[in-house]
Amino acid sequence: MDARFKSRDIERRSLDVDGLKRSFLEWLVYSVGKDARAATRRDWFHTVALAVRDRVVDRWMDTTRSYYQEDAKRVYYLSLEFLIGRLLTNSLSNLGIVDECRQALDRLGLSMEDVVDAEPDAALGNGGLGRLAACFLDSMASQGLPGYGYGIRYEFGLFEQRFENGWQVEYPEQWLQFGNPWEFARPEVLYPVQFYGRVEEFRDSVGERAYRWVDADRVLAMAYDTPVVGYGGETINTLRLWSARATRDFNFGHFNDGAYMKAVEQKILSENLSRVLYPNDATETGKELRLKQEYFFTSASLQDILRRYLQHHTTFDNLPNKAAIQLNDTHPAIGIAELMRLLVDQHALRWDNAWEITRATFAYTNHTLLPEALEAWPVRMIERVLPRHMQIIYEINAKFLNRTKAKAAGDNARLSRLSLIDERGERRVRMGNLAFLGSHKVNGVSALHTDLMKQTVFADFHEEFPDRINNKTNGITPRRWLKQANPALSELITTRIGEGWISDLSQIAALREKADDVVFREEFRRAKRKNKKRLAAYIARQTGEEVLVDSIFDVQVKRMHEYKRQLLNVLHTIALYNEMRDNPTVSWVPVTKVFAGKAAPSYHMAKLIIKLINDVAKVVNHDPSVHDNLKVVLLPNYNVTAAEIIIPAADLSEQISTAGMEASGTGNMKLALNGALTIGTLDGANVEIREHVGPDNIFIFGMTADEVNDLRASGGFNPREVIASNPSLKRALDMISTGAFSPDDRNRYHPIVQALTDGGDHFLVTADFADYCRAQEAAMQLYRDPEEWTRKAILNTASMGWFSSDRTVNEYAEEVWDVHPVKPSHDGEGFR
Ligand code: GL9
Repeated sequence: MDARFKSRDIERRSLDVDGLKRSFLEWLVYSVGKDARAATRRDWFHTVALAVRDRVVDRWMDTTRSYYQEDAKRVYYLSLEFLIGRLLTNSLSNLGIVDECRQALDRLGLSMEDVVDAEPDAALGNGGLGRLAACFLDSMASQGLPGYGYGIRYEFGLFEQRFENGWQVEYPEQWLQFGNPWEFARPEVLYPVQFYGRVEEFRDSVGERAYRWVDADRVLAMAYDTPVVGYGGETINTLRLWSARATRDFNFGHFNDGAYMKAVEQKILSENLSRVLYPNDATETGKELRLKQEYFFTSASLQDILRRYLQHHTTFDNLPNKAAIQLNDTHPAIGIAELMRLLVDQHALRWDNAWEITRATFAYTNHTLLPEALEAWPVRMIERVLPRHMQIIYEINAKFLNRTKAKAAGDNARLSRLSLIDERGERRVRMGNLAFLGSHKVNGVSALHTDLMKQTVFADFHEEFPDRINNKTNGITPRRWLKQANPALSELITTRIGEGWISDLSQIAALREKADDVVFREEFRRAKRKNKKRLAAYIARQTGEEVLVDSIFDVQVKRMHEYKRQLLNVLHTIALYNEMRDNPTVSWVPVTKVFAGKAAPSYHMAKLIIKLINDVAKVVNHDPSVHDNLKVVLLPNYNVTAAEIIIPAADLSEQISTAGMEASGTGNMKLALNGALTIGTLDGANVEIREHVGPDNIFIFGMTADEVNDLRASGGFNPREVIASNPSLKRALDMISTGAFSPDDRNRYHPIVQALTDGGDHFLVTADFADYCRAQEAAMQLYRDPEEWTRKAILNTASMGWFSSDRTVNEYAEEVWDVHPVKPSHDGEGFR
């Protein structure tokens, strides 16, 4: 071998500062094609990413080979969303070479922060559901579980949010514009996916009735693989994302006829499938393109899974022992009909056998009870787009309904609720029912949410299959959300209890006793203060607003949604503003209200709430009579990268959804882990957070889910009465409705005021207002006592061990997937 190649080969693996530096220079010149003097920050980011990628490739191949050699059972996480964010710090940190990289860059006269900041944020998701998928990938790899992520390689991620005149304006998020150094294109991993056409019936070789799907349009799904680096770098798993490619036969006909434009048009139309992520926040889009996206990635993934399985097996009987497929919400639920089609139509299995295999292979996670989020595709649309699947769904339904107890009892109402087809109005396929029926396990994402699933959406199914529903409370990865995002606190923790917590977060409980240690409290506060300074600088850069580092950083960061009740927080802000103006001589605890979050582009009320927050900020922040005791900021373009700056700096975590509506929440966990105290309702995982941190270390307020349910059922709730009896609420609402915050358009907020009054206040903002203010007051009083506040903050951090996504993923692995860790053999020399 050429000596030069050999030396590069070793260089690719070396993890010391010199080796890193040499390989940066090498990559810059030979792959990025730049001279060090001409290189931009982006060039350096690409250089460093490519050099880091080199250091995972051997181990990635070892991991894949080990899975193959052991014929290990794999878990396939099918998700339309993976909100992974930036990967550079993540990869360096999981490889354990952050400092080495920093020093190598330093020797080149570069700052690590600048290089890290040049990476675009991969926002292939909307919010909690997509971020959970990303945390699960990290946890699976970090624990050596053979886990694959399957999704779509969207060309445009979630829109970039800017504020223009206080209004949200959406811009395309072009994360791939300058290339993506983490991914490997696999042009040879290509599967056909069909749409439209018709179904032909025929007799198979043994004279049985059989079906084939003909005259369909074809699109190709091409794979792009991203290595998922587990903590410690032992296991490197794969995230495989599909990109749509036009088939050549699709275009040839047109080209031959001389219709070049038409041929190109077809190509563009086919490739639109992976163009853009739908900016849905738990709302149904009745869009054919969305259905096609769901089928596109699901079909490609299943074909890939079966191909992999068939490398070792000749029959399908063992599929459930070798593959667990997790449906992340109903988005990939069409996969149940697709696996039936592949097994029955393409591999000639008998229906009952195929159904048994399918059910044993799939499991389904439900992520929300919001009725508008329950996917229900018009039968007419599925008939047209996926004609064979519609037949299969009818067949599944007929066989199921024939067997149910309801049938025997003649309970038609129950039968129609259990049906896969909603016959009220336009006939629709209930994807939740399909997912439930086609899975051996169905789970909710917090204890409360799972209970409510049993009582509401899936009550009939739960009665029919009492062992199927189970709970898997969400979790978050401590690597990204504490170690990487909060170096100040993680270093402090590690000096006191060692670094075991990084891979076993339950060990963080050892910090509990440190809550009574005055020196530790001082150091904990110092770490928080450092993070608050960093956020204050970020706020100044992003909004031009100066905030007091010693004020309470009161943080509400999440998608904008009425049920999450940013409005409740705004109303409290206005009430506090009024109190401060009324009582200028009181020594107020300074408060900084930090908001961030995107609204779905078609969700007008959520966009109006954004404008209101910006309008309130404008008035409050420039009113000298509050003496800087109150500041309101709405940070633009909330994403994973922004979260990593905001969350470590929070003092107070706002988790104030109407009880019963937030399935779990995961931001609540990230904030508490970083030492914020929660102010929240007994909703989603807040209930379990209270159990872990203890009722004295959390500010709980408001109605319970049962009370909300009863109040709504009674129909007797009258927001007007509540408003009339609460002067501070009345005053705040009057200010909004008379244009105190919108002198340029006094009626601007009429829809908001209307929703909270004559509209009936569906989200019970007014009902919870008084108790929310009481809890806020308690928080402000506590903040006056820094020792007591810090003690509780430490207890929060120390009590969050259970909320690691490692724990969640282990529960899935044992109770749903039956998959086990595999130790890859890295039989080369040293770190390969
Ligand atoms: C969500 C729930 O609303 C959250 O409460 C939950 O924590 C996450 C993850 O289980 O799932 N369901 C859902 O549709 N979204 C969630 O965040 N929405 C988005 O992801 C935008």
